[in-house]
Amino acid sequence: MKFILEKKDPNSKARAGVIKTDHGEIQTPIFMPVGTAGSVKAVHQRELTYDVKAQIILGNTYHLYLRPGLDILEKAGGLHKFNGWNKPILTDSGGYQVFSLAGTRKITENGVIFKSHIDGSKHTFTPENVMDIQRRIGADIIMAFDECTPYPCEYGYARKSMEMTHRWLKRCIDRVDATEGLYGYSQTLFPIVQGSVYKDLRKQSAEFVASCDQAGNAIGGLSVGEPAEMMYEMTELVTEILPEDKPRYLMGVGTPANILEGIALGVDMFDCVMPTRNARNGMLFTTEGILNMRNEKWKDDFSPIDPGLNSYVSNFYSKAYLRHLTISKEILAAQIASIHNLSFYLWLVGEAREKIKSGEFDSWKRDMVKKVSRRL
Ligand code: PRF
Repeated sequence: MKFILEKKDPNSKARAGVIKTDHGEIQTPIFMPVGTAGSVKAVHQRELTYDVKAQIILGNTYHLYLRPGLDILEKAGGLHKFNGWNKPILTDSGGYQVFSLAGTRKITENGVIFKSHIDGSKHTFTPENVMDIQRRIGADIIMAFDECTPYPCEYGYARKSMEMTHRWLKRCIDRVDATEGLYGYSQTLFPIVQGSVYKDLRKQSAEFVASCDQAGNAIGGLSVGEPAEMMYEMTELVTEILPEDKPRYLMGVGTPANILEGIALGVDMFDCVMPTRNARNGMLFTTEGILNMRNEKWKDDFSPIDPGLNSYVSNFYSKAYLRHLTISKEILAAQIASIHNLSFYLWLVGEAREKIKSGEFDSWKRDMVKKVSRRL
């Protein structure tokens, strides 16, 4: 994997770049749709490519390991072959899902023992086996095994947890360095900064991660319920320390406004379930602001969902029709809303990239944050 930094915004820390992987290029800043179980919910691969214009999608180690399981994925020739997505894939390590999904779990220095949310069976994740699992899934970018601390989190716990995440990171690096991919393309490890909302811990973690000198770096443990200002403060502190010549990934973020602020702080990659999950609940993110499709006010509004967006579903279907589908719990409502929301997120980061390249990002962002946060 290679990262080429193309342009820096003169008035913020925003950057435009290109990540080159063996499954193609990713133009940054980028948003990565979440495909937890190997599918971006309600959106098929042709729509992802041609309507949404996704450049990379996410998969989850925790889910894919439990179902369909590694034997099937390996037999298929890896996740790309299995799901027909021939562009880059990033897998999260399970260091978050295990904490948020698994029922009973036990964290030890060795790793995490947990019970499957599907059938209650018992499993263990260690830094080593999580690297092996992500190699077998076949991700282009694999994430270090970490503990994502909750919010709020006491200082003592946050420090101990961060120190363990650092020890786990060393084990992840050793394992990745000692193994090879199964499918003939390269797989790149991204370490994850933790440290909760404590400045000294964040600084220490960012310095440790930077010293590991991997090809890209991630910021974890944020967007877990802390105030947005706190998330921005921690993000800024960390991006100041992480190397400039490597991509930075802010995990699990966020709203359109969060993403624009993150870009301004020097973040290059984002992922979040929000555009797809909220779509299934009738929430639409548009170039004019946020719409609740259940609202009575759309019942006879026959204007397109979002005429400001150059995307097929956003112009072909009306607000009134989508409201009807949503209220009637039609499957098509989830499909249209998911494709629209993802198209909007990819448009937003694409626009940000263009504005960075033309040197207008900072003032554009100020207006855009207001626009996209408005509730219509
Ligand atoms: N760690 C991992 N995945 C994550 C997070 C984290 O801290 C977050 C935090 N918002 C989202 N996804 N491994």
